[in-house]
Amino acid sequence: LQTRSHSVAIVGAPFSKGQKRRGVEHGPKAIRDAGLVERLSNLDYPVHDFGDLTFKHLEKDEHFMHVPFPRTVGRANQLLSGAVSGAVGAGHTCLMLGGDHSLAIGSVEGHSQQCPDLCLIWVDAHADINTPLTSPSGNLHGQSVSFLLKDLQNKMPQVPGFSWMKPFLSARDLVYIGLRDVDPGEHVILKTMGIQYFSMRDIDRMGIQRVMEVTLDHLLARKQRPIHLSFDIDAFDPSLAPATGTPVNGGLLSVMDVVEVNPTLGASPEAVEATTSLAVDVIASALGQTREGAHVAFPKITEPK
Ligand code: HAR
Ligand code: MN
Ligand code: MN
Ligand code: MN
Repeated sequence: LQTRSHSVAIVGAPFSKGQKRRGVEHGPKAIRDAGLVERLSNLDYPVHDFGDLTFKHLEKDEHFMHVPFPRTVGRANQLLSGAVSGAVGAGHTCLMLGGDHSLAIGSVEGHSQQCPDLCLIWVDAHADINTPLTSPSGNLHGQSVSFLLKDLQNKMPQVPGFSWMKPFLSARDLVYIGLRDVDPGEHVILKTMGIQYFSMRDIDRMGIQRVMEVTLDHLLARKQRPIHLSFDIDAFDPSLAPATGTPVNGGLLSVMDVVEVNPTLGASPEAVEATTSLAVDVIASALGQTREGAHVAFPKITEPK
């Protein structure tokens, strides 16, 4: 029987200014309403729900080039960074509920304050590695990774709102899983920096089990270290569902982001329900729920009197 060494802290980040559509700020509530806390409790985790952060929209926040809301996004991430750092520093596994994917900047940065040797698994249909200069849309949720990578800094302009952070991640500390919509500039960055990635085609070809083995080998073979799993719900394809069970079997999952759940975009209540319950499923899998059940809450077979 397993015993849990970690408690889970939930940090809600109702924020949507990393892109132009509203609605994704309702993600934390939607995921909670899908039964998140109960599922985690059933897995025998002590759960500390830190509630939702309160983000300010800054009034004076002109575009930087074609990037909207740079200071608002920068400030939100600074606040989130402190919350994630605090949760990890207190010994919890931290679950960050977004919000849009620009929040990974603050989440990974905060995690790195406590765990400078972390590695990053980015599960997403998109690489989110545009710089402000390569981005076709300007949206910061498509640029998060470029703010984190040390090796990309000579290609990065100074974006207002981000002077509080310094990039710290190396290209070899990052693996992508699930890519299927990569922009031309992003493709050049992935190739020239030698970043390990598995596209949807690679998953079809290799199988998700093998993809996870190679991923974990790439990141952990030299040394065991904490994993930051940044999970964009748009990665979802049923074949990916078991993908996140594996990292945690090693017990190393330190922070997980679940982002881009937008309950206002579902065609019907059922479509929203399907998405939010998938979000809860993937969280539970990442935290060790297996297809056979977790076998934690039932210590003894009942005997007849
Ligand atoms: N690559 C495109 C851009 O930079 C689209 C990025 C979009 N979206 C996300 N993030 N949902 O994963 O604008
Ligand atoms: Mn994303
Ligand atoms: Mn995406
Ligand atoms: Mn840790």
